[in-house]
Amino acid sequence: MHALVVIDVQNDFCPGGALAVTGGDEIVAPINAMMAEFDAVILTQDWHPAGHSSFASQHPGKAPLEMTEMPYGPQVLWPDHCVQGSLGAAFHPRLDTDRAELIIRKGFRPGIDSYSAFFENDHETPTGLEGYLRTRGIDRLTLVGLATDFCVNFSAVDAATLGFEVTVREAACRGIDLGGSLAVARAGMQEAGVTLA
Ligand code: VGL
Ligand code: ZN
Repeated sequence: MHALVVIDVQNDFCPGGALAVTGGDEIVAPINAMMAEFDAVILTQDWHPAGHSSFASQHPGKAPLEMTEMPYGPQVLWPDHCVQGSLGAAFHPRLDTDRAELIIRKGFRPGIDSYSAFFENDHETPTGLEGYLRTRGIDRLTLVGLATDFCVNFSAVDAATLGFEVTVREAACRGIDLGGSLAVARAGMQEAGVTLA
């Protein structure tokens, strides 16, 4: 069983959004077109409470894209984005969400960020996605979405480490590329056994 996992194709990551990824909206039509090829379609949704600890606005003296130290390790500070229930947190209006059999939300705990669809940024708090996939007999994953070097990357590496056969379709992803993070992410995904297609 082969699932398409669509990572964070939300307004705030598209042009005009709070944490816009260049060309983020260009992948919507290709992703819609891919959906029919898969046994299951799963969407993830970045879903932060207002005042989330990953927001620079919560760290006096810090600006977006600066680093901070959290109890679980280093953390990039982001502009306020994907606040629960906001328009920015909604899926891109042209994304075919009707095809999704599961929508998994992440980043909802105030004190911890969650890039990966599998584990929060402490690398141990599970989202529950692994259990869902295993109980449905899904063993192959193709990942697409935003952003290549953050949520797609962390999801792909965790999935491969958990033993899933993982492909990232780069043409249906867009990256943030913060200080060379895209090259680091590509190397890390390949190292983990992810196929970049
Ligand atoms: C993401 C930064 C903060 C992502 C989510 O979806 O890649 N990046 N929250
Ligand atoms: Zn986020």
